[in-house]
Amino acid sequence: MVEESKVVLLGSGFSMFGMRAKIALEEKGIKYEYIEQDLTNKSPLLQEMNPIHKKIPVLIHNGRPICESLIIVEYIDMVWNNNSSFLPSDAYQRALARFWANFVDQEVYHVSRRVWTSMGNEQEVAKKGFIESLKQLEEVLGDKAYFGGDTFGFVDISLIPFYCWFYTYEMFGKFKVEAECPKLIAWAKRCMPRESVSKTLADGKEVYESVLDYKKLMLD
Ligand SMILES: N[C@@H](CCC(=O)N[C@@H](CS)C(=O)NCC(=O)O)C(=O)O
Repeated sequence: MVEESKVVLLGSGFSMFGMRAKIALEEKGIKYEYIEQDLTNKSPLLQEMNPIHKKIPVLIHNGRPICESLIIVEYIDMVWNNNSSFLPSDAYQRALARFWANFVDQEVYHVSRRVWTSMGNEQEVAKKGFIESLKQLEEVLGDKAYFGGDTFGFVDISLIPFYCWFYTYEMFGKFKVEAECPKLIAWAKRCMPRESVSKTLADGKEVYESVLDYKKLMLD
């Protein structure tokens, strides 16, 4: 019985990738054990469960590891398929959902990271790229409630953890996402009341404080 199986999640701090796995587990109502990982001193468990990348998140289901956040979300969707699915049943819509979730990883993540890790011209370029990638997503969202339509799904899960990082990007980049992408912020505010999301997302100011601490540590 799937319900009785053992589920463990290895995560760390304010990782948006770890948050995806948590939201998916919460959406499906799965009981799981969360084990916080220190990424500056990787545990033997993390090294054993993700020997290739040694990164979080790792979902351990009945002793078997599943790595990479989007793969974890899909795995959860396939194994606990008793209620509504994160991915659409139509093959083309499914392919599109995977494409945009991948876009979040390939475009949004890399460029958003550079907003707080770079300075000067590089930061300006990153800021423009970040806003551009959000505008593209806003266009995909259109007038729908969620990326897949009326129900919260795969692309929503892939993107919503970034929302608690927006304050950090705004503080470093000196801009307001809402002024650039009001529809995307309205979407995020629609996602927030979901228990899976509100329980998982960190406070934006706490994320910012931790980034400041991290940068200070890097300079010392
Ligand atoms: N593509 C991976 C990215 C995971 C990732 O970058 N995890 C970071 C934390 S946010 C990590 O474990 N970093 C440790 C390291 O790079 O050594 C996913 O989607 O799961």
